[in-house]
Amino acid sequence: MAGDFFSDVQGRIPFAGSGSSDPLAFTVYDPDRLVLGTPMADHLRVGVCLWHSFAWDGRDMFGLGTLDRPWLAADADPMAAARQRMAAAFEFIEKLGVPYYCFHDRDVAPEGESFAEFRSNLDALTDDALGYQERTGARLLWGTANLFSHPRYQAGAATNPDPEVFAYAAAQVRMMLEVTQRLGGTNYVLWGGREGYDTLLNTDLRREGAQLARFLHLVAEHKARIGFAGTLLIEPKPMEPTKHQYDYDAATVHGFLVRHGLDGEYRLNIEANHATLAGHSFHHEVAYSVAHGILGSIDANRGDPQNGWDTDQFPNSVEDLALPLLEILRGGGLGTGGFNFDAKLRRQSMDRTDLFHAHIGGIDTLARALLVAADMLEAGTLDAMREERYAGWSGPLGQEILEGRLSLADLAERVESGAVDPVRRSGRQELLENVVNRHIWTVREG
Ligand SMILES: [Mn+2]
Repeated sequence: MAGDFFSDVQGRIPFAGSGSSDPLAFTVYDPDRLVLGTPMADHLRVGVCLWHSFAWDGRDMFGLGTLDRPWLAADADPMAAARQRMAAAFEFIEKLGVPYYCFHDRDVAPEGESFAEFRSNLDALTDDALGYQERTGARLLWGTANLFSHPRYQAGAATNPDPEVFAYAAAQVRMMLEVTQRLGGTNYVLWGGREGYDTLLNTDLRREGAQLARFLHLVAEHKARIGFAGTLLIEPKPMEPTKHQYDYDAATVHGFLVRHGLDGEYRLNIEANHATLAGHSFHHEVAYSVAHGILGSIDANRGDPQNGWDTDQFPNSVEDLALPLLEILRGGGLGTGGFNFDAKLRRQSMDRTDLFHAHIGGIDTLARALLVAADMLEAGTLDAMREERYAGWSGPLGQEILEGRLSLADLAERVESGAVDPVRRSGRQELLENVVNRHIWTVREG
C-alpha cells in the first residue's frame, strides 16, 4: 500500500473481532457484516475529515503546534506542501479502509494572492484528488467552503454588513460547489462559521436574516443550474466563534428554512458537540431532524461534560450514540449522508499513529452503537411502548379531533356531560431506561 507517512501501519486496518487485543485492528466494525439486511459500512458511511486531522498542527490560542505532521512544514512551497498534505490524507484513508472523506476548500488549496490564484490552486488539487479517488476507491461525502478563517470574514460572510464580502463568499461557494460536483460529492455543506453576532449594539438582525436567506437561495439556484445531484446541508451551531450563531439548533434552522421558502432545498448536518452546546442532547437534535424529514448527515464528535466549549473529541460512548442511531434507523437511514469524524486529537496525542487509534476507537464505538440500535429496533419494545402511550389518538375521540370534526364547544360539551373523563397512566421512564440498558449490556458483537 503506497505512502510514507504512516509506516507503523503497513496495510489496511483489519477487522479482527472482539477477541483481538491488536490496537491497530477493528474489534466491532466489520464493513461487510449485515445489520438489518444492510452492510455495516453502508449504514455508517464513515468519512475522514481533512481539517483537524491533516491541516492542523495542534496549535491552540495558548501555544504552538505539538503534533508530528511533516506534511505541514511551514518552510515548504505552499503548493508542494498542499500536495504532501493530500498524499498523507489519502494514505491514511486507504489504510483505515473507510469509504468517504470531506474537506473545506482551504484544507487542500493555498489561497494565494488573489481569488483567481486560489481557484487555479484548487482546480489543480481537485485533479490530484480525482486521481487519488480513482486509485483508492475513496469517495467525497461532502465539500464545503471555509467562510470564516480569512480576516475578510471577521463580521460574517452572507450576513456581513458589506455586500462585497457577501459577493466574495458567493464566489467561494460557487467554486467549491462545482469542485464538489466534479469529485462526485454526495452532499455540500454550509456551516455558518461567523454568521452570527458579537454584539447586538452594531447588529441589524432583520437585515442579516434576509441576507442569509438570499445567500441560501442563490446556492440552491446554482445547484439546480449546474445539475449537482447531491444534497445541500446546513450545520447548526449555537455559539463559538460568535457569541450567538444564527443557525442555533435544528429547530431554529428548520423554522428559518420554512420562513424563507427554503425547506425542501436543505437538510441538516447534525454535530453531536453542537447539540450539547445548544443545551440539547445529540439524541434530541437527531430525533428532531428525523421527525421533520430533514436529517442529512452527522458529525460524530463529542464534547467534554465539564467544558462549555466545542472540544470536538472523537466519540467513545456507546450510550451516547445508540439512541441517535435508533432514530436514524427508524427514519430509514442516512440517505446521501454519513458519519464523518469532524473530531480532533488532544494536543498531547502527537504521534501520527494516534490518528489511527482515534478513528479506530470512534468507528468501533459507532459500530457497536449500531448493533445496539438494530437490536432495539428488532425487539420492538420501545416502539410498542411509545405506540401504546398514544393509543387514544387512534380511537374515535382522537380521530375526530385530528380530522377537525370537533369544535372547542363540542369538546367542552363532552367534558361537561361526563363522556370525557381522563385516566392518568405511568410514563414508565425508568422502565424504558432499563430496556435501553439491557440492550446495551446484552447485544452480541458477532
Ligand atoms: Mn464542533
